[in-house]
Amino acid sequence: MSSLPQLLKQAQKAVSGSVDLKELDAVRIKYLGRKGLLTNELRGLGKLPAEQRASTGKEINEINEELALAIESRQAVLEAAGIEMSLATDRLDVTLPGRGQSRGSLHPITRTLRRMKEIFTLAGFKIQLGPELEDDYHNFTALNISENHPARAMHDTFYLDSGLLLRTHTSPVQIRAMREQGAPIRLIAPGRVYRRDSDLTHTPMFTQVEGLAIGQGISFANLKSLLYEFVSHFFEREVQLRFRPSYFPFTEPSAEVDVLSESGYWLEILGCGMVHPTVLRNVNIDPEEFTGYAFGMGVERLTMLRYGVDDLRLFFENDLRFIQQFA
Ligand code: 2U9
Repeated sequence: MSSLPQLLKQAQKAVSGSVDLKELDAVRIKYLGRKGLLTNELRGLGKLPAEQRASTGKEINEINEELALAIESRQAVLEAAGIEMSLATDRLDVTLPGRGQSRGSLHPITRTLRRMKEIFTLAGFKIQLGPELEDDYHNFTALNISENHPARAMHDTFYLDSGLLLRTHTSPVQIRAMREQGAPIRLIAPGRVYRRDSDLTHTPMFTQVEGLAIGQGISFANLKSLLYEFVSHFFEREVQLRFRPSYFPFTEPSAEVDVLSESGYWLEILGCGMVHPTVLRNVNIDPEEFTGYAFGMGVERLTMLRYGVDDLRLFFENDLRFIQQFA
């Protein structure tokens, strides 16, 4: 049994040599565990001559206790070292400035839309929404756009296999509203519209606000006065407008409207006209009793004019350096 002191020495060396708690635990298991070396020795007692059992048993138990104590004190040392280590490395400097929270901002198109809705609401217009997926009748036929009108050509409209289409303007919203609510009526239809068109000044999706006012005795003069009011409020200055004769299938007469910029240029901002009698008849409104005006404008274009943005594509890139300038 000269191996017992040797075993103790060997175990003590392993204990003091272990550099972390995991290693120390492995040592404990190796010697004191259920299948450990010392436990083994205890099991072997029965094979010893009877007169040796008591003393050897005692010796094993003493070694056991001594080793357990050694492990315990090594554990305390390692734990203390661990705490020291995390204090040194996991240091938190509470005086450092925080990471901060950046504030979100509304997209410029959203801002313009809200502004337009507010102005028209104050002028007594209701806000009317409708589907972006439309049928041929509401998007074209009801608006006096004949079967062979260029606007119907495949290259302007996104068609679905079902025969439905992405609305090319928000006018179908007014068609539905007039059919459902009749006259008099006074509303704006803001929303997204889609056209197969993409270059420097056109995107396949853009935002429109269209307006409609139908009543008894509504005239082109009413349209002009409304537009002067709207444009002045929108640009926050007294504006000069120029009405140029134009053509749209759904209005007669029709005009395109330019605003005089502060640097002296006429800039086109919207189209308008008196609702075509055929359109009124299509929605069961008697054009002998009711007249009305309609107008349409592009929200991206108005936003560019108001904020001096020179590239339409900036609105669709979502570059924070651009968007955050409108916070
Ligand atoms: C109904 C009847 C008439 C809406 C109108 C315009 C003139 C117009 C353009 C402006 C720039 C489209 O976004 S844009 O490219 N719109 O010029 N829109 S009159 O007329 C209507 C609408 C609905 C029932």
